[in-house]
Amino acid sequence: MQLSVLIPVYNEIGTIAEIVHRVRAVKLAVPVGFGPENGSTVEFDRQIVIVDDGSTDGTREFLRTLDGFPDMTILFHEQNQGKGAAVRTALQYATGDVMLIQDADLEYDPREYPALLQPIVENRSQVVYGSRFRGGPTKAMFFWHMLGNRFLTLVTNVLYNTILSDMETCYKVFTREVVDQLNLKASGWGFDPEITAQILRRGYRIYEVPISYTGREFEEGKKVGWRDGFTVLWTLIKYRFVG
Ligand SMILES: Nc1nc2c(ncn2[C@@H]2O[C@H](COP(=O)(O)OP(=O)(O)OP(=O)(O)O)[C@@H](O)[C@H]2O)c(=O)[nH]1
Ligand SMILES: [Mg+2]
Repeated sequence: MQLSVLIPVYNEIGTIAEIVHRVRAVKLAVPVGFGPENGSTVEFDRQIVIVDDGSTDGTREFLRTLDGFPDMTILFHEQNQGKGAAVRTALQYATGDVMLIQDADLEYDPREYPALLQPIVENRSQVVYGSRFRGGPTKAMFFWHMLGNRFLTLVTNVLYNTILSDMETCYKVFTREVVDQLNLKASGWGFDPEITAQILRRGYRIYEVPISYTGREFEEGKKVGWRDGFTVLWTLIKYRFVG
């Protein structure tokens, strides 16, 4: 099996080298403790697809030095278009049986990949989200961000009749079969609600796995703000009632 790790990146010169290193270092051997294959291990090859979203801080120049590694596909947007657009470009080049989204900051830990892949290899689900709110070790961050996250997840649960704890998580993992059914259009912060809404509307149940989370400070480059919440809210409502 192959895992495609999709990394959208915009102005992350402080972390891009380290995240690439961490993504390549993790061993992709997933123990199967379930079903007829119980006791075996599924090994994944990895493809890393990095999409630079028009960075201006030296990230692009760094990425060019990685060209030529056989496990890497590196793409460049001429202009900044937003995380959703970067992930959509990455999906076009992803060859894996399973896809996983990885932000280019260091908030999420690639050592979590085997746990995220396990429900898929055990055939318990086709879609797995890593949740920051299910008891994993997490750095205590901002109250208002937590409240915003909880609110947007609550709206998702009410509109789509589910019980997610973290709709906005970066760690979203899905099989090719699921991706092939989606019709993603969002460019910016509409990405997470759009993909979640489409997955739920197509009748898939999302499996949540607790993950660790080490949030970064605004001085370290944290960019998301309260205004982005409105885009998310609108996207959730739109997909519930149209399309
Ligand atoms: N902010 C932002 N990120 C982008 C864009 N295009 C790609 N990305 C990448 O998308 C990922 C998520 O962006 P982040 O800014 O970390 O978003 P977040 O984790 O929700 O919020 P903060 O870490 O709090 O800023 C990162 O890897 C970014 O480098 C863009 O136009 N804006
Ligand atoms: Mg981040």
